[in-house]
Amino acid sequence: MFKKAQISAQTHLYRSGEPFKTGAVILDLSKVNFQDSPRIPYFEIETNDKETNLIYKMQKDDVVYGLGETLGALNKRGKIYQFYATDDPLHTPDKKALYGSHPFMILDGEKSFGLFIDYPSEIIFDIGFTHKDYIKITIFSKDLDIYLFECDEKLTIIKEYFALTGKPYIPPKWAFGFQQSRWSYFSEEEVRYVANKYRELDIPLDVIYTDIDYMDGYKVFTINRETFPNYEGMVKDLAQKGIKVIPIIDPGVKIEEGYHVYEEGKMNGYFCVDKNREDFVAAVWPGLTHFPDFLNSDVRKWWGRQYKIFTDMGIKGVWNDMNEPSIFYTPTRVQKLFESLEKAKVEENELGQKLSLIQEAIKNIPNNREDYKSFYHKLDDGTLINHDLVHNLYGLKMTEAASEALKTLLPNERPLLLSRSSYPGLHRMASIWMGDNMSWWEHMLVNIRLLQSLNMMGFFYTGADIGGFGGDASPELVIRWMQLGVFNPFYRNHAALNTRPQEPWQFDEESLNIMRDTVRLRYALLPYTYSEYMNSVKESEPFIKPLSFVFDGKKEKDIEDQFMYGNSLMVAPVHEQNKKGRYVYLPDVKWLNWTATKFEERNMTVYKPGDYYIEAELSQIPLFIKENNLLVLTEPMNYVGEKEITELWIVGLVTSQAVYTYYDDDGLTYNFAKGEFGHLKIEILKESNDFKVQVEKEDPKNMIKVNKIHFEIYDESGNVVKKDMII
Ligand code: MIG
Repeated sequence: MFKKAQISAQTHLYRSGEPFKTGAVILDLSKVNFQDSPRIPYFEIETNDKETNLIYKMQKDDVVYGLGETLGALNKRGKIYQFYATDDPLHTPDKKALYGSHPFMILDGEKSFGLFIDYPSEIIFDIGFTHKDYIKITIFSKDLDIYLFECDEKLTIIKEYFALTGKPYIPPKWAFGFQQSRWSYFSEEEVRYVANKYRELDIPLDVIYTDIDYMDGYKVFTINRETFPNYEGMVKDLAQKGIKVIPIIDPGVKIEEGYHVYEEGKMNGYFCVDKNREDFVAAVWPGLTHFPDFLNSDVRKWWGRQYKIFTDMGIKGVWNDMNEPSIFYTPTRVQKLFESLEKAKVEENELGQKLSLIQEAIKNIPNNREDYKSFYHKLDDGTLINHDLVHNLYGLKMTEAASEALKTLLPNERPLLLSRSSYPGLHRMASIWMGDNMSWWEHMLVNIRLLQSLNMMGFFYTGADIGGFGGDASPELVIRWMQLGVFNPFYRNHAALNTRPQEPWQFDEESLNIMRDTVRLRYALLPYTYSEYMNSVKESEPFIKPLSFVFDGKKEKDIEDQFMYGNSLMVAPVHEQNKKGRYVYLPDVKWLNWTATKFEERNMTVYKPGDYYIEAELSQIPLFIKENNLLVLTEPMNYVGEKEITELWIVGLVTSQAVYTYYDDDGLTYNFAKGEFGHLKIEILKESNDFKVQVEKEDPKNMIKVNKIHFEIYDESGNVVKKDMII
């Protein structure tokens, strides 16, 4: 039943039936040679008409990584995960599914391998839940592609996965600045107020979002002219201050005569259809809507052109939401519910029981599987396919429409493109944020784990809603989360409707001051962050890594709330209430403890490997620089690009030799792919009470403006030698 083909030295494809072409894989598979293969290495296979099961017996110490956007521990053992994209705004630990579908896992044990199942509808991964020693993967189909990566090294497995599905998305450099959002800033005035407040208070800011209320009646690609009379003027004025405006876009098109998007879509047959080939109806924000059929390339082109209203205003990015697609209700389902209620004659003694039936029925109204089964896509070749069979691709295809269009609308510019729902392949063109978390301490830990598991899927540029989306946040929570946010490549404070405002100034003076220093620290790290990000994409290696991906020890496998941010810096965020510090494990080498408050305060202490309790006042973030690795800082600015980076501070603990390859480019275009980037190769050699520096510049296109470097190099006894160098 399986056919096998060799993809690379370490990767094989096992194909069953006739899989749907999802677009996840970038290689041309039309020429590969298939041979019959009754089995798949490692797994026992069980099939029947409806499903394929893969079973694997784990060893006691095997660790399972991957699965991207899922809850629970970083080591995925002990839980069931379901891939069927869903809009669930309550991320409690029992939840099996979230917005994205990422069926790629790594088994790390005596036998290590990676597995990617390219199948766009429901898959269940039971990783040692039903039986603690067994993995059972259920794919509800016989038409699927399985890629097996047979490599010993986790990082090699990931490299192979990127070779197959493509390299991660590279945002513009300003997207590494700080970003503010709220559902909603209700008017132009409010958006301008928030932007000005940032500048007045000297808190750096690069981006501000407009959530759904900028639209006229939630009609996509329209603007409410009562509340945003001069949206384009606002975009221009804020651009003068170095602040970009990014609008949200939802897929559902309001059914309203005369509304151009509706009329065009209807006329051309661009919407998904029901079984009678009528345009399918579902309710979302605007009320009743039709869903654009993003699986069709004409529809993608048409949809993509709509983004022009934004790019014409000077907008440089978009935020695609609700593309699971989320359904509040369908008229059919609600109708059925009311019919059954009308028929129900209830005896007095059954009232309670009936009430709970109704409550249950209401709970099942949104995002109902039966609704997903009741509409169809028209593929390019004219065939109809039931949505349920390709459900997990909707967000990917919507984002592909945006990404392709932006290539033309913003020629040679890197857009900031976000999507809520995703499937492998989306990581090449855009990224995702972590959806509707809550202002709970527990969700900081979720944020920390997702950073690591999403990086394994190529979603390097990701982050959670800082401060938490739903619920009210305390000042302490927002401060601690803003600190963790410094190490979320996508660093955005966002909160839901009717929740306590959580911009940095919404609390007391002390909280404000701490948050200012925190955001400034992010900007001080900019040269390091950007350089490490670009180097990781080049190397096909996660930008954020678990300790166990860098160090071999046993303990490292158990530590999930410390992570490597780039190759030099380990972050150990404080993520619990009222804590004035935390336990930190320092693996293998010596570390320079920079429990940072401010960029300006760089008194560091040398630590040997081991377990420590690290004190961290409310204003402090436990940060550690790895021995013989370097951190590159610059003076914070108000927004990325406000000033050229002319001075760098290079900090590290050097006991023998440290080499850092500093990278920079224009930060805006794709010219780096044509060689328009520069490197500074910085080498530090330890000498008895001193150190020797060598800096080599390779920068044919003059991308690097640095002319002065301040070195602050520590030795193992904690003495620091400072030197400046003009280059
Ligand atoms: O049903 O646009 O995840 O970030 O603020 C909620 C309003 C719809 C969900 C997104 C969230 C956004 C909100 N949206």
